[in-house]
Amino acid sequence: MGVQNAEPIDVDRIRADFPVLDRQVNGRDLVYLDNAATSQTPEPVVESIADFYRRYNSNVHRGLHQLSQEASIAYEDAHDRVADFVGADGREEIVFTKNTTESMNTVAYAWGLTELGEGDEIVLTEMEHHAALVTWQQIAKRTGATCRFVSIDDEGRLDMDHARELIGPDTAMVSVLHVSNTLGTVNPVAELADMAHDHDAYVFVDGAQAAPNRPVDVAAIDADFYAFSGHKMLGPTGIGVLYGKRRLLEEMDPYLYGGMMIRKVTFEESTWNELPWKFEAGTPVIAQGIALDAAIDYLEDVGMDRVRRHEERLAEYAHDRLTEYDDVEVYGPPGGERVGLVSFNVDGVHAHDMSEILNEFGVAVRAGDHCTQPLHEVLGTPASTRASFYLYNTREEVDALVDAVDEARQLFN
Ligand code: C6P
Repeated sequence: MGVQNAEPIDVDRIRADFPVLDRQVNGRDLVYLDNAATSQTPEPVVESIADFYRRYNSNVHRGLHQLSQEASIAYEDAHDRVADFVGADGREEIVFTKNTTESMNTVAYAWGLTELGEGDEIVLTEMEHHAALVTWQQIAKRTGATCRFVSIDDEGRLDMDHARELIGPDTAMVSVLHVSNTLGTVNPVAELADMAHDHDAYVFVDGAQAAPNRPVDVAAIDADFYAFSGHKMLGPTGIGVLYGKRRLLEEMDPYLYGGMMIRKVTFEESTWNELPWKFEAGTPVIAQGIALDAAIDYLEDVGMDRVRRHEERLAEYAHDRLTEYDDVEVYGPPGGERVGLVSFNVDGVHAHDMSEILNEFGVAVRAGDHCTQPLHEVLGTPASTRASFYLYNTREEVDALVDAVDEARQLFN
């Protein structure tokens, strides 16, 4: 866990580590508010990647030569670091993948295909990202299981009465996101895990939008599985994490087969390597894993509680400023309850047009369905514009966003 410090973040100092933030776009200072899609990368993380390739680029677990030993130690240490970061019980519970989506698919294939059958239910929520929704939908089709969806209320919170109704003796898996990438809602994942465990069901928590901005403790949540991506938390692309309880990972068969994940192979049979390598077939994500370690260093130096507070303040401010306009609809819970993002629409302005205009002002946001098409159907709109904040963003950048939104309003109306 990071240093828990209530002091505000020194944003100026932090911004100095992100040269990309000094860029100009369309003659304006870049205002990067697309952090929920991918965060920017600080110099120490870029340096750790460069250092790997400059000094000890090598494959892991294989060679006995010096470079391979150095790479192996750094790669294994990175697993320990991630385990510590999320409160796991050692590196055996931390599998490195490509991203959250691959972590999700690993559980769906390795656990779901063998454990699910006719009559089993997978309980998801209406705000689920396609990474979970589409994956469980396909596994359900192949196994005869059924997907059920916990509904949301008008302010984008989970209807917990509905959750209590749905989670029952037929539930085999509850798959829920920790923080919604569209609404900014923080879900009561520990309570949902309790409900699931009361019925001997398992819990998969999609932490893609939570691990980057708050202290996460998988043991406190009692999650059976927890997944997130490095590229949303100052790390590089191509690195994801799957946490799984050791007992479950031990019981599960691998999802990908090949080199590295085996212990003994004959022409007839193979046995599997120890955890977590059993789930990391082929040459793994070495440079990316080591760089994730550097990203966690950076985040822990700042302190995860401070990152969370900083994001919450910016989101609340953005929410308050945008809702001053009668023709702006902001989706999700009120300011103080949401994590660092706002998805919104302006009457008469399509989200794609909005994002193009914002880009003219140097403001980078995401427009579309944010990989939550069914949720957008519930919200009654095919698309929204989303501004998402991180530790290097400022109130002045929220002002720049709101000013640009106002220009767009005036242009269209
Ligand atoms: N959401 C967004 O702009 P990957 O792409 O595998 O790293 O992460 C998938 C994913 C899973 N769950 C949640 C809650 C997410 O937000 C994401 C990624 C990005 O919102 C890209 S669609």
